[in-house]
Amino acid sequence: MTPTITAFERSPDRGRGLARDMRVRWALEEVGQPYEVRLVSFSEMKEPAHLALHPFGQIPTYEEGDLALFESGAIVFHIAERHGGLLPDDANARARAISWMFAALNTMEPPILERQTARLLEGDKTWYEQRLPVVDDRIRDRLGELSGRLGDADWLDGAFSAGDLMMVHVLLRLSGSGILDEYPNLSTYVARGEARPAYKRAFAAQLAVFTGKSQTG
Ligand code: GTB
Repeated sequence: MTPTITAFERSPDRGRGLARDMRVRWALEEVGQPYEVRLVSFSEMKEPAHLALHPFGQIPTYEEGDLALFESGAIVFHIAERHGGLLPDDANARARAISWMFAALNTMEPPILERQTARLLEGDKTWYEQRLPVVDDRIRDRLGELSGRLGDADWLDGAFSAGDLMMVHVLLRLSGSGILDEYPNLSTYVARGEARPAYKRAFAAQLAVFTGKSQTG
């Protein structure tokens, strides 16, 4: 059965692939699972039909038969469990890859999100210029630790996994900040993720929504 995901009808990132449908699209492309996309406007996201799928009125969602999921992490995990290619077969390696998924979402993403929230909601406050370096240093703490662990490896734990997919997508939200450039091995790691054919297909598909060349919706 072909799953259907939801994505922004008009993404605020103007097709830069930073919205969280991108990680779901990427996972589906990695495992070779075709999918359909239903585009939703900001107002539609808050209407009962969408709230029945997503209690917080957000994207992405995932529907497959009578299964409906929300939360990008849960969706990518579901895809990785149902298809080969995103989680190792070995039980311990699999558990470690899942740890990296959680680390991306629970340890790396919060300070990165804090930076964006501060810029968006507090950028006009008198204390913003003092706060930003504090937030950035919290990000640097995590990036330094991640950089140390990655070292000169291609991926976080052996072969590419759903853990890398999540981590790369989370780190991409630092694009344009210059912070990632301070960690050359992490910059290369992110570029390695972006170079994957599945990433490129997913990126092109979400960009096509923005440019109006999408076949779905
Ligand atoms: N924890 C949830 C998950 O991982 O799925 C978070 C989902 C979420 O934040 N969804 C956002 C949303 O629907 C879109 S991705 N927002 C609408 C709302 O809450 O009303 C977040 C996002 C938005 C914009 C950019 N951007 O412009 O760069 C990047 C990421």
